Amino acid sequence: MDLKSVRYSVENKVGTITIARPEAMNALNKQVLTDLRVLLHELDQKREVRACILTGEGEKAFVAGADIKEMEGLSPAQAREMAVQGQALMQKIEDLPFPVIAAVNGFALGGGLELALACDFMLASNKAKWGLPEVTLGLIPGYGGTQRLSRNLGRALARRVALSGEMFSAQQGYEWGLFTQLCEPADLMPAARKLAGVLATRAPMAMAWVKEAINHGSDRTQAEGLKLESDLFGRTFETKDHLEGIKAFVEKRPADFQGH
Ligand code: DAK
Repeated sequence: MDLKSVRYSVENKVGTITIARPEAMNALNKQVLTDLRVLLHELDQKREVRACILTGEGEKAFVAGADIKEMEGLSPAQAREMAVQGQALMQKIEDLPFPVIAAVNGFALGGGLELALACDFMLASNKAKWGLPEVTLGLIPGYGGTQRLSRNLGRALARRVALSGEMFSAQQGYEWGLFTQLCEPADLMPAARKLAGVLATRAPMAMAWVKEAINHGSDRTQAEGLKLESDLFGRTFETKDHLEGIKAFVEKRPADFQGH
């Protein structure tokens, strides 16, 4: 894989993706978006990881948004097309069959917050700042922010964030339930690795189906969501891992899941 603005490493079935444009606050330019597309496609195909961490390089930024300098001069049709492609990338992250942890180490603004919102968990440094400043640029969020923020926080708080364009503290994000954990900056990656380590011991297919049931079930009526849940529950009984999980419980030992 020839990645230019994104770094990737894997250890003990946990992948770490680092967006590496610290000179531009890790803003999402075309190169970063292309690298992410290539990498995510590969991760989805290879299935070598059971959990993944996504973070930004340096101490200042997770991702300070879409690259503002690349937006100049776009026609409405080009802007729409860019939004469609960006949304597809965020959807790809949300739909990955393994959990993704955003380790929000600094500014998570605009497209950067939208990227974190596509992940399954957001852990944040207590120095992080976040928001949707698009309205300060005459824009609206284009990578899923209006939809995922309102689903995560509810419409009232999503309006508060997206209409004001203000920057919010990590503490505020924690109190509103956006971040599940706050850490000292130096403790953020160890905390993300610890959580990823736990996830990597869980049954991979069961995790994929939990994601599917929550992400695709909660937008339907409760009856439809329950139908999806019971269908997926039934499928767990097709896996060898469910036999291993039950056997390990009876034998009072940790389960050794193989992912099938
Ligand atoms: N894009 C490009 N460059 C950026 C950037 C960004 N989003 N954010 C920072 N940089 C660059 C700065 O220009 C500066 O570059 P040089 O001047 O050194 O060449 C360098 O990173 C360091 O930034 P600062 O000097 O500004 O650093 P400070 O610590 O003073 O301030 C900051 C940090 C994060 C508060 C500040 O840089 C800032 O306000 N950045 C912009 C935040 C922002 O408004 N982000 C954009 C949100 S809107 C779309 C789809 C999606 C979107 C748009 C369109 N389409 C489908 C068309 C999404 C839009 C957004 O994400």
